[in-house]
Amino acid sequence: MSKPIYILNGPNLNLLGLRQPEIYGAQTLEDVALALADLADELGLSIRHLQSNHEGQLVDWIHEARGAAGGIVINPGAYSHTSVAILDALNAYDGPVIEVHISNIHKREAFRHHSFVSARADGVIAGCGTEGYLLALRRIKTLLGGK
Ligand code: CA2
Repeated sequence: MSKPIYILNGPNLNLLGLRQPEIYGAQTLEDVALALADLADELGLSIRHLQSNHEGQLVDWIHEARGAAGGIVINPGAYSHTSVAILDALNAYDGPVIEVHISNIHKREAFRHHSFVSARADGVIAGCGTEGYLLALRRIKTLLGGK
């Protein structure tokens, strides 16, 4: 069995579907996790779906991913725009990394236009709603090829 793909979600994403549907859509994080699990089955992948509101916990999971994960899909939430610690952790991880933003961060406030994580990501998906997670998983599958 191949290594699981880690799906990492940062702060406040546990509120998905519960507030601000005009920005983040109606799906809950649980809905996203179920859709990802279905797609993973179809692609012959497995996933480990995680969410934390704490920067250090996300860093710890990225460390755990070294040697344990076949790839990482990450929506770092607001930490995208602030966290050198998450960037440094991802730089110590060797597999494919796709960064996801549900909203189009480039259409929003200027402080959301820069993401530290993008300097490491192999691809960035923004503004595709929660479908972005599914697109990211498909891209990981492509990048892994036969691995
Ligand atoms: O568009 C994205 O996915 C973001 O990463 C989401 C972050 C935001 O800080 C980034 O700039 C862009 C915020 C996640 C907050 O999620 C909520 C979901 C529902 C209700 C309230 C917050």
